[in-house]
Amino acid sequence: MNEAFAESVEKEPSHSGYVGLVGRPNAGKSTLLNCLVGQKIAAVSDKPQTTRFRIQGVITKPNGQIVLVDTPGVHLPGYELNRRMMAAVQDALMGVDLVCLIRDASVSTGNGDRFVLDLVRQSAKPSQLLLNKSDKLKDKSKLLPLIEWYRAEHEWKAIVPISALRGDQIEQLLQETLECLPESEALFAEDELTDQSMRALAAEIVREKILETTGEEIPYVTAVVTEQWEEVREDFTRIHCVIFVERASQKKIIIGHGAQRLKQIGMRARREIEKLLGHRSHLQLFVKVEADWRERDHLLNEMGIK
Ligand SMILES: Nc1nc2c(ncn2[C@@H]2O[C@H](COP(=O)(O)OP(=O)(O)OP(=O)(O)O)[C@@H](O)[C@H]2O)c(=O)[nH]1
Ligand SMILES: [Mg+2]
Repeated sequence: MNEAFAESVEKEPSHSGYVGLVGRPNAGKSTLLNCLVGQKIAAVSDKPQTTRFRIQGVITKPNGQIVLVDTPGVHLPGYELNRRMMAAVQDALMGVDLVCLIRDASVSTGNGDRFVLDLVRQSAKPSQLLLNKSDKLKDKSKLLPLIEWYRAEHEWKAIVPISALRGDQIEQLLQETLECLPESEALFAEDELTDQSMRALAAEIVREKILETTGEEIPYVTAVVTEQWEEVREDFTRIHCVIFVERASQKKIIIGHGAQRLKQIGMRARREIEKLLGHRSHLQLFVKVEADWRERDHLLNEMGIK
């Protein structure tokens, strides 16, 4: 590198700030968060309403830092759980420098999309539009009417087609995003990837494995809390998680015939937790019936859904 160029690179101002990710359920918000952070910090599933609270991920680049705030998918609240999820979206929108509306570009526009767009407008924050799942579109020109529609409705700092799953256009997205953030030094240390505790991450991993191994009826009625976390040795952690469901019949589904399903959930979750910890662990799962937990304040608080 010649000296003049090296100097100009050094002098490039650093941009840092908070970026809120909002969108309908299943748009790929958490997939994008994990992809950008480079580590699995948010549960992902093909079932809607996977994310239940705000999850922060830190992305550090030579020219700045993005603190990405993942939020629950926007939906009509039915229970106290869902009201809290939507309050988390509103809170996130208030506290960020830039809003990213993420949209599944492979599905047609519905009322939910208008509702999310209104939230972005009401936030009165600079905003970007991310058209995700572009890998699903064989004919990329299909994006054009969508881009036109969103452009007519709102002023965007940028419109970026991406694939969060494959990592397409991610570097371009990062640079577009950094340009929209205020001039500032990094807000967090480079190794501080998330605001989530290991206990919370472990509980979310278990919940993700439940969503992976069960059908449509279970996701909404399941919550997981890490009740015990014991660092037995430097290289061995003992973890107890409680899985809450609302009815005895749901408990039976999660446990499965001969406890096969619970074993499978435990095995898959333990493998992932160990990757995160970098050492062995013992994961014990308990299934507990708590009728109406989705309406009960103290249980929701305990679950970290505040
Ligand atoms: N083909 C394809 N699938 C994707 C892409 N991004 C996410 N998905 C899938 O879409 C589904 C939903 O992804 P999530 O990241 O959980 O979506 P979310 O927006 O966080 O959903 P909620 O938390 O429920 O609001 C998962 O099955 C992902 O694998 C993408 O770029 N391409
Ligand atoms: Mg999510």
